[in-house]
Amino acid sequence: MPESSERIEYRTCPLCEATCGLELHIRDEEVIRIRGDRDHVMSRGFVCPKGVSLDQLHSDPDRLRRPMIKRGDTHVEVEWDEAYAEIEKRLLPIVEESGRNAVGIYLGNPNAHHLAGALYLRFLIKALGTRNIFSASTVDQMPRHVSSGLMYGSPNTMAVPDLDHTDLLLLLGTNPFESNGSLCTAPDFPGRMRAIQKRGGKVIVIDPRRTRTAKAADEHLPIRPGSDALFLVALIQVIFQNEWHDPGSIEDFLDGLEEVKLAVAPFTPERVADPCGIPAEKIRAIASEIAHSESAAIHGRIGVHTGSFGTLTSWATDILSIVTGNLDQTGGSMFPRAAHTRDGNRAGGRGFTTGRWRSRVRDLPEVMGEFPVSTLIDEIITPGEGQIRALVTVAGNPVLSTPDAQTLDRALDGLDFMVSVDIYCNETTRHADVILPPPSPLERSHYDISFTNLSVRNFAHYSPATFITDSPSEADILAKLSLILGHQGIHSDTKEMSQTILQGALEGHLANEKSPLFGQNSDDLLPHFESHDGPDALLDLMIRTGPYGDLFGQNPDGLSIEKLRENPHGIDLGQLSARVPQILSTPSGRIDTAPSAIMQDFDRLDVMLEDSKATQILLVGRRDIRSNNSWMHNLKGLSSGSERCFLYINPMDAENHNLQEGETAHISSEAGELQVPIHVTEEIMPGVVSLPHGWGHRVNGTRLRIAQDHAGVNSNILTDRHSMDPLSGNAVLNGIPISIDSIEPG
Ligand SMILES: Nc1nc2c(c(=O)[nH]1)N[C@H]1C(S)=C(S)[C@@H](COP(=O)(O)OP(=O)(O)OC[C@H]3O[C@@H](n4cnc5c(=O)[nH]c(N)nc54)[C@H](O)[C@@H]3O)O[C@H]1N2
Ligand SMILES: Nc1nc2c(c(=O)[nH]1)N[C@H]1C(S)=C(S)[C@@H](COP(=O)(O)OP(=O)(O)OC[C@H]3O[C@@H](n4cnc5c(=O)[nH]c(N)nc54)[C@H](O)[C@@H]3O)O[C@H]1N2
Ligand code: SF4
Ligand SMILES: [Mo]
Repeated sequence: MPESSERIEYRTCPLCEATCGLELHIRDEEVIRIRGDRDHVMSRGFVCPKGVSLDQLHSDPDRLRRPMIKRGDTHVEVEWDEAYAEIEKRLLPIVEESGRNAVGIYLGNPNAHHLAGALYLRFLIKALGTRNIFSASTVDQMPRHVSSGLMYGSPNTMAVPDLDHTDLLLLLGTNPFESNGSLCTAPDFPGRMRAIQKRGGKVIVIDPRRTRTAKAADEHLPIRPGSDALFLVALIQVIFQNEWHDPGSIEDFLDGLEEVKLAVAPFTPERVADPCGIPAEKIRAIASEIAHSESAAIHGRIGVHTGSFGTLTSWATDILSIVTGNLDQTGGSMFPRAAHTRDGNRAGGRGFTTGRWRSRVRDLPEVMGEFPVSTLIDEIITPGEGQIRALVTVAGNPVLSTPDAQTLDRALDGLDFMVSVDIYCNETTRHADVILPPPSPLERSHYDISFTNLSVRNFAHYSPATFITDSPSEADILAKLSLILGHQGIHSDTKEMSQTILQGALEGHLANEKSPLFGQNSDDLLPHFESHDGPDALLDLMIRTGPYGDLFGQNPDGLSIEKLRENPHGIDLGQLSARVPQILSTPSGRIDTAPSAIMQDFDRLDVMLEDSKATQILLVGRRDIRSNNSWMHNLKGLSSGSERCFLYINPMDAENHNLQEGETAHISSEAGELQVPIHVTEEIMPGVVSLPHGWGHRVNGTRLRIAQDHAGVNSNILTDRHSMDPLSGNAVLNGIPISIDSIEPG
């Protein structure tokens, strides 16, 4: 039992997509222990080494508590007003002289993991008024948005594998035993996978490396990097050829399936076998298994979305579900129904398009309002009207996470002004003239806007702030930046702005015939929000008018933040259920299985198939459980133990290059070169090497003392900003051709 001065608080871990429930033991306002919340409705006590290190992040002396201004080569701490004044003084003239596009913005991954990022960033983006918007989405999941947008009408309508009910799980390019899963919120993925096997089901993993996930699976097929599109298309071909296709209950909502059949017809298992490195008989056998399984869930992630056919591959996973009767079916791939996302048939709209405007230098199409981060460098270094002269980064570390990293690092040096909203002075933010640090994750409320829309079970969980701080919240910082850009001055009132935002959102409801609040009076409703600040008020509005909402009393048992507060272990909202056609927002109200952009990409696939005799070694990435992209390397608990930044290489390749375990290899690509120690292992298939990203901390001017001692190398020195999936603009981060040129004794 806890001592009397001790209290226990429950909150969601914000670090990865698994969104586990944590139990925090707090004594004298200090966290003394974190463990998994055994009563959490989704995670049932599951936790990983990162979640239990949140207290170390909170207390990390290197985490910034006060704003920093760069004076000469060093950053010095200043008061908030001074930092804001510097931004006003230096950023506004750039906008005035060179126009709005002269300021670029880069948004990093943690924005998806907190309320301010989900609900307040849009106001900063609007205030900037720039088209030079970039984010981590184009080094990540943009292909999935594009294929979903084209097929279902909205880029955020994504099908997730119904893990808890499937009989057959096919995983491609994902290693949830380390990553805890992605675009599939499933705390304790390993446990859920074992449960499939226990109930007599089967798991197949397609990955060039025999990962921990692959080892735990029933079958592992090593695949040549970049060839998953061929593999999936061949599976679909076999299914059509044998007339096994049967889309089931959604059949009446499908357009274009005949066209799909024609497009895949030339891609026989015999033709793709060599490029994939998977025998034709095996491809036929897997097609048969999927077609004849009671249910099957097909899920691809980073390894396939960050390849040059990311969008086509993402489309193919969904088509495979559709033709085998597994889309929108229990045990197949289903569409979640989150508590804050309003239901309603949005069909008849304009549908999803890309390329509404194009980037200045490389003429690349906009996708979801942003440009590929691979062209950020070009927009900074290429002179001319609209050149980026100033950059805002929010929760991002593109110097370690985006292609052609060395060039980006130099490009940031050439900016006239840079401001970063970030908790660390790291490889990227060291370039910033001003760094504005938001409080730690324990000092804010939390609800997962993004990931409850991707969850394998419907649920809702809200966490209040564990500790209260005087420091401005992240929402406050974003609001203040918006106000400064709107010429409201550094003393403008962010609370007033929040109130205006809430009122606007509420009035939107009252005037919208489809809203359950249509026709009500805002004076009656506003008092309901008095106990919430900023994003919490918006969230409450979303939840209360959402599919399970209390509708401000009309549905007394329904959800509100207050109700969620009363349930600190979360509220289970049931297993996933069929949602077609309600979730469709295509102009036709149907699923477009053969979007023209994808059909046209088949020409490129054919060329790739013909050309795929290259003999170069291909580089892929990996993750490990103690790491989180680039930014958890400064915590002792996660950094101690064995080093992790090695190049994995197959014994055959090591021998061919005269390399021995532990020696240092010199590797080079079109984009750059580096030296890295090797680990010789059968785990990785011949012809492929693996290096994790997010490392490379030995640079000057950062404040990451622990990370500096376990620096590793920056794998994105090797990735090429010119190599991308043309449909989504997503960078190619896997399957990079490299040369291993020489060795040096380790
Ligand atoms: N080669 C290769 N490159 C990759 C990948 C790969 O697999 N291989 N993966 C890609 C993927 S999937 C992703 S998502 C990207 C990630 O790319 P980024 O989002 O650019 O990088 P992160 O490493 O997530 O950096 C997060 C930043 O946010 C800061 N931060 C953390 N918490 C907060 C907070 O609460 N508020 C604020 N304001 N800042 C915070 C951290 O200090 C850090 O600077 O990397 C991509 N890059
Ligand atoms: N511990 C930890 N967890 C994380 C993160 C982290 O950095 N560390 N990052 C989070 C983020 S932002 C994301 S997006 C998710 C990503 O989560 P995952 O998608 O699971 O990402 P990875 O663990 O990198 O697994 C990618 C796998 O793809 C394989 N691969 C590479 N190329 C190919 C290919 O061409 N075909 C196939 N079939 N496989 C290929 C690699 O060998 C690797 O095993 O993880 C999240 N969770
Ligand atoms: S798996 Fe780990 S990092 Fe991810 S949410 Fe759970 S505890 Fe946090
Ligand atoms: Mo990611």
